[in-house]
Amino acid sequence: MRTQVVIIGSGPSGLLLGQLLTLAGIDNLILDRASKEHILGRVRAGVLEEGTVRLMDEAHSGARMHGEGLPHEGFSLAFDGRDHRIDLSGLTGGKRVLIYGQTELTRDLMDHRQAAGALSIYEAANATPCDFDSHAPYVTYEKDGVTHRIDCDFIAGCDGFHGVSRRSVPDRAIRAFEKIYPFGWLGILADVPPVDHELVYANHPRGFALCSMRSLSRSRYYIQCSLDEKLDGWDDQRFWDELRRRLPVHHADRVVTGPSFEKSIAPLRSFVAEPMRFNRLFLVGDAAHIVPPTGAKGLNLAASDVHYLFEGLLEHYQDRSNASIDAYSARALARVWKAVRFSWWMTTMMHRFPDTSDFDQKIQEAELDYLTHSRAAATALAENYVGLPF
Ligand code: RFL
Ligand code: PHB
Repeated sequence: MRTQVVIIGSGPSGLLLGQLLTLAGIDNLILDRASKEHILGRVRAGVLEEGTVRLMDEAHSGARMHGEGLPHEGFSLAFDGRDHRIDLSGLTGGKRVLIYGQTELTRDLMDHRQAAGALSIYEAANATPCDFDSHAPYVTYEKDGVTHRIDCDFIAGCDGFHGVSRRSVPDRAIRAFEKIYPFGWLGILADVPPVDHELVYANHPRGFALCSMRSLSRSRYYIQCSLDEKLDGWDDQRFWDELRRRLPVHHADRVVTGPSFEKSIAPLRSFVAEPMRFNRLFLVGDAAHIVPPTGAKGLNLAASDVHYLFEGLLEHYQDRSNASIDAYSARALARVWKAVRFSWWMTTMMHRFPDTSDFDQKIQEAELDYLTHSRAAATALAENYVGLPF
């Protein structure tokens, strides 16, 4: 079999790239090792930047997102028992974010791909990018005990942090930068109304807490937990009690509890692989970089990578120019590192670190105080949160 672009991974980055390519008449095929149902069962991001929303529109997949997504013009930083609102729109000349779950965005892209008649192969085992340093790359995979080969012009590695694409690159050609944080996030989903109409990020002596949502009747809550914490130890009652302890009283009193239907623990990590292109193999999204979720940047970075790569592939096929493909890695990484910095900074400011000294604690308090009393500082936070321009 032959196609122009093989996309490994049917997460948001692979699906978004696939949809843009299909609409531009560039033949592509998506391979994923998981089943469609498994992918749609994952609960992840919830905050979309305007650039991500624009790309969904460009991919003709934004209708439901506009209908059901919740535009947010600010959020709250809670500490010392009080709320401090960050007026995102007021500080950025009217920009907003859209609350719309990654699961829904993924479902929309899958539906539009299917309607466009483009091919996705799920439960494809052992996908392997081959000969991507030559002019004739190909990908092999196994399905139902049979090995298949797809010849192509390019391979897009959209297969997440644990995928095969980054691992296929020889060690000497790639460099990794990593920071592991000494805690994780325990998150739940429950069909209860959110505590507030905007997100609340709370810094508390017992640890960080985040009140987010998926809709006006579905809440997503997270609390900072230690890395050796086990899900078994956290029944719903314990979670709700701990969440309430970490919020200012006026929020704690308004927490509506109910049975959770999803509960998971995610470790926090910053990771960047450089470069993001290896001749005819490109790394996109989580395959190339991971950020801690505090800044709500992971999915949005996957989208900006897709923007740069799509531009490059379009120029290659339409204008016979490789200028943008050649610039892909540098352009993507320039934006990635700024989001890595922002996510690290938000994480450092909002969490309690196990080894915090009195000095570190005072610095954190000064940072929060500065942020809530300086328009310049709040503007820097807001412009990063709504997303830097592509
Ligand atoms: P994905 O979504 O991981 O998709 C990769 C796909 O590749 C498949 N795959 C393979 N397929 C074939 N062969 C292999 N060898 C393969 N290995 C893997 C997988 O099955 C999968 O389908 O990567 P992608 O597309 O780059 O998307 C990245 C985002 O998923 C991620 O950055 C965000 O979810 C991060 N994130 C957030 N991002 C935001 O922008 N805003 C947020 O509010 C936000 N909140 C979050 C988050 C991530 C979280 N977790 C669980 C890490 C909150 C949490 C708790
Ligand atoms: C979420 O709703 O899952 C979410 C929101 C904001 C974040 C991280 C996760 O910073």
